[in-house]
Amino acid sequence: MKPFPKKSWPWVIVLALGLPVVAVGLVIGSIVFGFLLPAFYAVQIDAVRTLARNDASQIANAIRNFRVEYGHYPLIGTKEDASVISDEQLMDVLLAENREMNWRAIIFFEAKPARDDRSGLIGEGVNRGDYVDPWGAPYHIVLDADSDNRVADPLDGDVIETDILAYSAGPDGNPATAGDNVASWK
Ligand SMILES: [Ca+2]
Ligand SMILES: [Ca+2]
Repeated sequence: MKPFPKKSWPWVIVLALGLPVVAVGLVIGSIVFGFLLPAFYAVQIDAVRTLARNDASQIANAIRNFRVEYGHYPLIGTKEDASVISDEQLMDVLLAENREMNWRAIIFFEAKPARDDRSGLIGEGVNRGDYVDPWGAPYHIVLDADSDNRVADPLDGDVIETDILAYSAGPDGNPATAGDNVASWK
């Protein structure tokens, strides 16, 4: 066997000392990463839920302002509390695309465009015109059409003293599963 050339010895020493250091570093790194990753995801999920809550509040405000301007809620022909969703029909009114209902052509809502059909106004396809939450579904809105300033919380039936409730169905896209819903009033 050929002995190591003399010049290679420092590298052997560097490797012999270095490899364990790298191995220990990797172990520590993965432990720290393991702790940080869930925290990182939790912060991200919080940010997404905050976004949904803000959007729901802004839709509620837009509808509120419409009512102040025109004296009634958009699309609702009933005098009983009713629900709508932030689909193309509603958004066209709030964005002054529907000039029959919004004949003063007031833009009540600043609609950011959706990205990958999430968090915003969908620009094309079958859901074009819908304003969707971070999980791609329209927001749900309950309107106090009987004007007693009371609406039933769709999540638990409790009466809430307000005029409009808006909420996202959450990551599961199902409004009936309250656990993950994001409510503008909570
Ligand atoms: Ca009511
Ligand atoms: Ca849900």
